[in-house]
Amino acid sequence: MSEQRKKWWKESVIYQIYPRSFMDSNGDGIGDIQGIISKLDYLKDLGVDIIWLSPIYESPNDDNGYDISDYYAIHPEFGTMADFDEMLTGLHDRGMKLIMDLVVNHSSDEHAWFEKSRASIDNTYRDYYFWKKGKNGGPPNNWLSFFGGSAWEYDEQTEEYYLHLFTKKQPDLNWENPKVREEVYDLLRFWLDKGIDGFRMDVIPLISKRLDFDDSPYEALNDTIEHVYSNGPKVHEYIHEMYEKVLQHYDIMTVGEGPGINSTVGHDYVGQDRGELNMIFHLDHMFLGHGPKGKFDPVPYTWEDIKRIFREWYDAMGDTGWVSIFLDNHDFPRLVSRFGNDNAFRNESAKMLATLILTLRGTACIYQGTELGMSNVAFTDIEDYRDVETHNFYKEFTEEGMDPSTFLERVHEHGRDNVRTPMHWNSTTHAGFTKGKPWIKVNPNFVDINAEKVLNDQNSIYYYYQALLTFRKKHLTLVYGEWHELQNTDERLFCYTRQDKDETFLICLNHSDDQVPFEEDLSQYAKAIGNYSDEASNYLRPWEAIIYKKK
Ligand code: ISL
Ligand code: CA
Repeated sequence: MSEQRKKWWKESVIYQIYPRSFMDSNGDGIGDIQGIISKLDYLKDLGVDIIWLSPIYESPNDDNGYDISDYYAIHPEFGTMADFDEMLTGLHDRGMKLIMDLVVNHSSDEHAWFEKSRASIDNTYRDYYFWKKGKNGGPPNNWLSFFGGSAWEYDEQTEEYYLHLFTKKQPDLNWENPKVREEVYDLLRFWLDKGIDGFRMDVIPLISKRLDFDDSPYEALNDTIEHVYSNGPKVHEYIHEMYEKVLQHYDIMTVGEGPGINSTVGHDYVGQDRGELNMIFHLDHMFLGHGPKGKFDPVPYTWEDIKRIFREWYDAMGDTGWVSIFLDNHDFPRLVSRFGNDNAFRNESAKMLATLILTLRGTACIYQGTELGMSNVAFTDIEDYRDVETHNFYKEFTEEGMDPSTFLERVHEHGRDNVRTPMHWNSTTHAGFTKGKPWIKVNPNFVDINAEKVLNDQNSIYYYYQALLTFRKKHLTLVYGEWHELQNTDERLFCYTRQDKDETFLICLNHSDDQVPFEEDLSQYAKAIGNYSDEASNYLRPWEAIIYKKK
């Protein structure tokens, strides 16, 4: 095997900010750019390198900014372009970088392009989107939206349907049209020329459609996503063109978000000589447990599935591809609630999962509040939820006869608002997030779990992250080194080495509530970091994580 090429974006750690919920500076209950600016030192002290901002562009907020009506404007609720420039300078002054969310599979239906497109059949913007005649009195095919219902919306004005793989306020852009692609390249240049450091590209494998628009033959939404919506015939041509025309001219990083990208096709997006993307957020482990009708139709899975997915992806990337490693983001539950134990072992399991994220091969990505050990929320009234996905499926499932309280239990487990409640800064009203009324209720456990508290506790999850981030920077073997899994350990353990010509590390993780036997010969190793202060021999305690360094 050859060695991984050295790149700054491989050595960096990303921190995702969901601006609406991070920090409100002016008391309107909505997080904003000045709020972020007030926390730049907090982020610097934590030790992260790159901030990924979820969308802050002009938007009617049907999907909280993932429906953009003006790609060149900051939404006034977040601030002004001057605020943006101040934030960017503030980050750069502190040695941090900024990547923006690029949402160009679709726009808002309130974007000027779509308003013109829908106005008549023969206008120049018609082909910016997908318009089709209906079939047998219904939509053109059986495609379903990610957020429930048909992916087609009938428009009376011109008596045709338009395609929207997400909500009906998110019409899909037609990348077949070279004018659309040029519009996208222009807006990329606009932000890159401002000095930003890259993009996270929303649902990028969906941009090339299968133009026959045949019915999906699949029962399960995930299969349709993978084989019908994603990885379309021209996806690589388009991404490569974007790279040639724009991306390659800047020293930036790109990460593609990839529903439907599996480990078989993953390398095609990120292979180092392909001229496409630097890395992907694949969602294989995030979609675990999603049944035929998606996340609110859950099926069981085990840690063996999680480990298998990490194994497959490591092998698939080899030394010429790269992924990001993450266990939560703004679309999925809190990692400690989903993969750890947010009750009896919240502290231990949050630290164990931190160790996992920061020792696998890939660019680690941490979601806001994860460094505090924030956990899922369980509102008992559907009206307390804000997410369009939750509301659409609530309607769909209850109309099909499901008991509302059963649906709510599923939301408690899988809903996106689990991670969208405000950040907990301290134990004052609304967790110090706002002086007004927050746009979504605060998780009531903020009194116990908040930034002020973890900053005053040397044993906190926050300081554990800080220590790991510092350690990783010193030991690039944890970034570039080969990964080998230990065989024949107890199934409740995940143990592996990272090694290169300079150093060898052994990482042992217990992903259970049990004390688990572990009888490796450790005579050549010394413990470097762990989530229990003392050392036990021949077993790992519940959710114990240890990084050993070879002497
Ligand atoms: O959370 C999901 C639905 O259950 C995912 O399938 C998610 O919709 C998918 O990963 C795409 O997500 C991205 O695009 C969406 C937006 O709502 C998400 O917030 C974004 O991350 C549409 O832009
Ligand atoms: Ca505000």
